[in-house]
Amino acid sequence: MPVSKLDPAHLREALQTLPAWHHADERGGTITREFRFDGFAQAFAFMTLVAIEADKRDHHPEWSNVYDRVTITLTTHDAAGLTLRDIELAQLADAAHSRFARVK
Ligand code: H2B
Repeated sequence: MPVSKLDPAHLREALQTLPAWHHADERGGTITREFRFDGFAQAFAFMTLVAIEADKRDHHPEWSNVYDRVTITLTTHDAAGLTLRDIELAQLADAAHSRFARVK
């Protein structure tokens, strides 16, 4: 099902629910957050959880992992910008992160 790019007013509203994410204008709009965990196993468990949910939604993160850090960038290629799918996946990642013990 195609989704449309969020207009500036709706995007602003949606971003208020994601204070830890950084918004950039590149590629029509992206959001990025770095997550930190209590070691590699926790970071990888988080990625597994997000991967399963992302695949169910057919909406996939651009991400990298270095030891206890996972950096996620979200955008909707099909819409050339940010859509509700990105907002929902970001909220899901925030909720998943809060389930794991963290250093900070
Ligand atoms: N993930 C993301 N982040 N953006 C997309 O536009 C996208 C995706 N499109 N996952 C999906 C897959 C599309 O390629 C398939 C054909 O539905």
